[in-house]
Amino acid sequence: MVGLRPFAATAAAQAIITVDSLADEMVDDGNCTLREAVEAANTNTAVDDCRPGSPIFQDTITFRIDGTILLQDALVITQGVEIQGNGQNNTILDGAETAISGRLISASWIEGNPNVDLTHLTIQNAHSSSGPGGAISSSAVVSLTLDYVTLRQNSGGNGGGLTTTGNVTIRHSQFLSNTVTGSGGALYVTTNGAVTIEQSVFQNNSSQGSGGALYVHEGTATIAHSTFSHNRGESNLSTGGALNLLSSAVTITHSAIFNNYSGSSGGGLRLADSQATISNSTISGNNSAAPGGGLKVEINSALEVRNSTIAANAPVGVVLAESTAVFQDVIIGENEGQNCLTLLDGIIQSLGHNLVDFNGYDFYSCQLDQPTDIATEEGLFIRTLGPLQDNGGPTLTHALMPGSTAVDAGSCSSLHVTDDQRGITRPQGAACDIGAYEGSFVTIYLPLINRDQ
Ligand SMILES: [Ca+2]
Ligand SMILES: [Ca+2]
Ligand SMILES: [Ca+2]
Repeated sequence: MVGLRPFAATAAAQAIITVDSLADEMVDDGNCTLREAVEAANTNTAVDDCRPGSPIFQDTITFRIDGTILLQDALVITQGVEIQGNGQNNTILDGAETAISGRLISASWIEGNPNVDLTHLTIQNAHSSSGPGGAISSSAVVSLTLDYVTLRQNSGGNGGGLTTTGNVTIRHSQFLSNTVTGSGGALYVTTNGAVTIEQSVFQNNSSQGSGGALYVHEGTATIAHSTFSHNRGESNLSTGGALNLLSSAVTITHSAIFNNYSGSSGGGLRLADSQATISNSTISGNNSAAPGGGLKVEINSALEVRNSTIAANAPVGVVLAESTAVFQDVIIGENEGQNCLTLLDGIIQSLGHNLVDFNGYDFYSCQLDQPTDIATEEGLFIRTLGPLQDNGGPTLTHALMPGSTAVDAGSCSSLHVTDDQRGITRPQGAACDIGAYEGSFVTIYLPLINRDQ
């Protein structure tokens, strides 16, 4: 009997439940479907050919078979589990285009281990017919992680891909072409929910309400090394083509927010009664029907932007109303109409080392008044920014053109900056550059044999 104890202890410590069928059933027919595996993990009992989960530890569900599982109803997770697919092209959970009452995956009442991890899989075509949420919902007692997950073409009321009131970490994942009739085309975070987004892409999501990709209401978002592009708030009341924050806080670093659209204002971001800190990021080419093509900041919000580039948004780069903004080491340039617009006692404070890049529009609207601020003058205009493109690193950037006055005109001091949006070490050359991009203009010395010719 003594000899059995180590085996028993090991089994209790880690239950790996292996799915061997692409069917969606709970019938005692000698297989282990995903639905049966989730039931085995939830109840810690054997279900058909699925082995029992652990009552204490996070169970792991793996797949012996590749392909698409057409889910006819929601999978309800009630205990900590990792559903570990075989890759986003190999393990596909599909809502079968049928309207499900609830979400495809729901993690709401968790006993014991609170960790739910979804990894290396795709969730698509889930349509929630009732209430908020498209593909996934998670509650305040759940700590949900998505790693190497694709969420595409899901739809719902709010949060086409995911709705949460808990902690969610999203890494190496993509939210593509999710849609909602309400707000948060891809993701809806509310009621003290907190989302961390790293190295992920939000593209082509849309909402009829606000937040084409992400809507945060009374929550927090921390975003790094990620891309938000071509998201849309479709209606003429939609604010925040990519991100909409209401009574919330967001931190954005090393990220690109471009070519998003909103039918009202805030083509890239809209802040209402919220705080945003943005560094080493690019906000470019966003559009909205009303002024605030890049950012609309209103209702007692506070915006802080450092080492970033706000360019080519229309109409107007940044609109501030009843709110404050702090800029340091920022390029604000080539936005249509005006670079900045302050309304209703909106206040912009410069901490220096900013550059307003004149392009036939104004260069005074951003109220930059420090000796180290640069406003390129008409007639002396030298284009600072190259096109938005892949200049290395995980996200798109505007490279600095050779000879730009942004080169070596930055402070290097804000928030202890040590790299640029791409991850290139700062400073290159004599000092830090202004904006999200640190140029490395290498001086090339020709070989002696050529110099002599
Ligand atoms: Ca079965
Ligand atoms: Ca369990
Ligand atoms: Ca430099």
